[in-house]
Amino acid sequence: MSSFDWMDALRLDAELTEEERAIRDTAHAYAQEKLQPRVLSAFREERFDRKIMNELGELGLLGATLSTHDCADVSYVAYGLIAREIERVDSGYRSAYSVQSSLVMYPIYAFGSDAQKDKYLPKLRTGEWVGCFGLTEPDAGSDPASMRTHAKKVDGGYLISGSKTWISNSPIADVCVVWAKDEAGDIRGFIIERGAKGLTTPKIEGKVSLRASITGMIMMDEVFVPDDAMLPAVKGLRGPFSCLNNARYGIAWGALGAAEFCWHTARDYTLNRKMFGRPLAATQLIQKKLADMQTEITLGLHTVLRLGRLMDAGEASPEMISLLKRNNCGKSLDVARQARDMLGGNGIADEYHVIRHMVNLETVNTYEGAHDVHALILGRAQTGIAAF
Ligand code: TGC
Ligand code: FAD
Repeated sequence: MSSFDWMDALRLDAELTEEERAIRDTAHAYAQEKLQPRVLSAFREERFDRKIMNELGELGLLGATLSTHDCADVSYVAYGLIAREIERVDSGYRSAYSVQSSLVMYPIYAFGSDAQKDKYLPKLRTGEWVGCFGLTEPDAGSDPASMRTHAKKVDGGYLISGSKTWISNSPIADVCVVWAKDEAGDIRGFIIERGAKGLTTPKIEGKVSLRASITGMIMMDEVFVPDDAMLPAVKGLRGPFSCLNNARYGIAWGALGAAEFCWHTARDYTLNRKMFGRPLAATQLIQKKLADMQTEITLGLHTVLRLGRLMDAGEASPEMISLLKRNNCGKSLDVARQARDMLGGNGIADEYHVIRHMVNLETVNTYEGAHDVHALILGRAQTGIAAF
């Protein structure tokens, strides 16, 4: 029999291509050297450092799966590995990466006109511009079909009115991809630029979770956009959901990065912490918890690798993504809660970072389709009955 690497129990590393390993290592080095040192104060002060977008851009990590406008054209597996490395530091930083890549650049790439691609993709790729994605509304969260934001046709364009809430990056966004109903009741995507009359993007204060990410609203009071601000190539919920497929897939990888951090921290801590005359890690209860963490994380990583390969082959379905977004977020949250407990009183101190991951994962388990909503998507797929 061969040797056992406790950190990579089923040899994920060996399943990656050389290019994927190199991208993973680049993202790991950046996250550890540049993001980790600033996360504690960012979280304490509820502040997102705008420069991070430029740094991600310089490394070619924004919109990295896209194959146009000098984007890196990497595999979906590489995209997931980047998410895992960034979220090993903080889910809020991974949010910034996901929103820009999957929720702003992707819809422009997939559904935009050539002029829209030429105008926006180069600036979004470098991080010169930041984008946000407005789907959720105060009265339309899990059920975006009930959105009220609407676009009224006028001479030369549209007047958009409505409000979006819980929007990552909206207070600092240069461009907002906003989903609104046209007069026929069809959901359409619009690109609205900062500075448009009637547009405001107030910050939401007082989050206890994802504090290193900036979140806000998008308030639109008869905001005029020209005809060519509409994404021409998509109509209906398929538009926003297509973007969500990619972002949810990245989250399924990313959440495991946060879980790995918590697991490794719990292992180190319990090896060093002596209670009742021996390390905590020498007790059966602690070892069982570590084994459970290792098992769930290992299983989770190999399933997202499989899903990534299917995405790269064009063979993935939304239900596969729901299955793993739901499982990996829920399991990562369990791992973080266990790790928090294993650190005792220190577990609630932000210097140990575990409680920050734990409260972040509460958001990750909710956004991009709440845990139970993904169960309902899977329930519908196997019974044929929509139980929403
Ligand atoms: P339903 O009848 O299921 O579908 C309506 C139309 O949409 C199509 N569709 C999809 N297309 C592509 N990919 C998918 N995953 C799709 N899911 C559905 C579907 O084929 C249909 O097309 P057509 O042509 O027949 O009209 O719609 P429903 O209203 O019954 O949907 C129910 C449900 C629960 C599945 C859906 O509403 C849902 O997923 N709700 C969750 C909402 C959500 O995920 N919101 C996320 C907001 S964005 C966000 O959280 C960003 S956080 C970013 C960060 O900081 O990282
Ligand atoms: P609700 O839909 O009200 O759900 C509340 C609870 O009810 C959940 O537990 C849910 O599972 C459950 N539930 C809902 N329907 C059913 C049902 N039929 N049966 C059983 N249970 C049900 N949105 C964007 O558009 N863009 C963003 O960039 C963005 N960023 C976010 C950042 C943060 C920090 C947060 C917290 C949210 C963000 N969101 C964003 C919004 C997010 O997608 C929504 O919060 C999420 O979709 C859930 O919607 P809701 O909050 O309205 O909860």
